[in-house]
Amino acid sequence: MNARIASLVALMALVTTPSCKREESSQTPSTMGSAHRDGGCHCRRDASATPVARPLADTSVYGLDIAWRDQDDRTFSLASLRGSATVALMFYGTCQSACPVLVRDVLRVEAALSADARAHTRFVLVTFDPETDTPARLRALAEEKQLDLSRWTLLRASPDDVRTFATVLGVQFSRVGPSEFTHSNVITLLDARGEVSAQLEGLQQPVDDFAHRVEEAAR
Ligand SMILES: [Cu+2]
Repeated sequence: MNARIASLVALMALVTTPSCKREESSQTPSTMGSAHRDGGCHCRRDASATPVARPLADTSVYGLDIAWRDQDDRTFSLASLRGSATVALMFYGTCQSACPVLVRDVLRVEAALSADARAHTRFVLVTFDPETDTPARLRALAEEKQLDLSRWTLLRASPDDVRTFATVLGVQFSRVGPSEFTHSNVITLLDARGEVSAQLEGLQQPVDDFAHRVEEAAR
């Protein structure tokens, strides 16, 4: 972990509202400290939203120096998403409970968008389990879920880098078995500059408010 990322992670540890200790069986919206809530949508409104040309803030995930690989084992830079709205979910492919529901929830968000917003939105799934979730498995998952790979990307990175990314998103996870994790159930909206602008917590939540925020971010 380089010095910039270390300082970023330290900063996020200070400013990120702790995510709930939500385990996979949970079915209800979480409370997230004093974060603003619109139904299930924890909208961290960014009053200082500015044009894309401005330098990236230290809280932008686009500044993270992470060697991502996609479902085709190609290198991938999150910074390539700059200028788009990005809906990000951390998950793992062998999860039998929450993750399949969360992926369906992201598909519901996608379906709720206008065609124009959908065209300006990217969907990113980041695995907690890069050892098990090989590119072939991620590719198979994309096919099984019928994810449109013109908009969706499934990503893996080193365990340390996955941990860094989770910290920036405020996602908690821990390994509880060889290929089993407990984790936060949270869908994150990154704005065009790669900063967290809204989060939807819980499973099978209403997606309208969150989708509205995506629409705004995709403009
Ligand atoms: Cu899961």
